[in-house]
Amino acid sequence: MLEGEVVARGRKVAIVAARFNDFIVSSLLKGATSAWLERGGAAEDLLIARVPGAFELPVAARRLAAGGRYDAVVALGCVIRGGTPHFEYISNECARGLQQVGLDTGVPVIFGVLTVDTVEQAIERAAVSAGNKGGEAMEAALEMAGLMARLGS
Ligand code: INI
Repeated sequence: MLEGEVVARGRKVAIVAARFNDFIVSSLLKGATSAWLERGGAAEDLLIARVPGAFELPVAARRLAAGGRYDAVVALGCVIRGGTPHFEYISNECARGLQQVGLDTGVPVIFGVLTVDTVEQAIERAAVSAGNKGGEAMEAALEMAGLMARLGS
């Protein structure tokens, strides 16, 4: 069986994080960077880029993935349902765009974007303790980077 090891040493990863709902996204970012360091990653091998909102994540992820410098890209954001169809447009396009970037470039792109009905649900998923979705996204990125290395081209 082939599996990727969740190890950051020797890897380069880029995080692209939305600024919208920063009170949540900053916690996801903390979870992701902590997971990176806990898994043995070097601070200089982790790039963090910020974009205005979740809608802009795919285009920045594409630039980072296509450059060939990173083993994986982690996209972080938080879309909270309001009373308008805006939520569907942003969350659907964000998810579709990020998946497309991964398929087009062959670089794993991880969907660390919360799409929730309420602020409470967002807070639960961005908690600093266990269950922080930013940390989980980074672990998925490292596992996929390891798997892709083992699968070869
Ligand atoms: N962006 C988010 O990341 N989350 C949201 O909940 C959100 N809402 O609700 O509007 C949001 N909007 C901004 C959007 O992502 C773009 O930045 C903006 O439309 C400019 O293209």
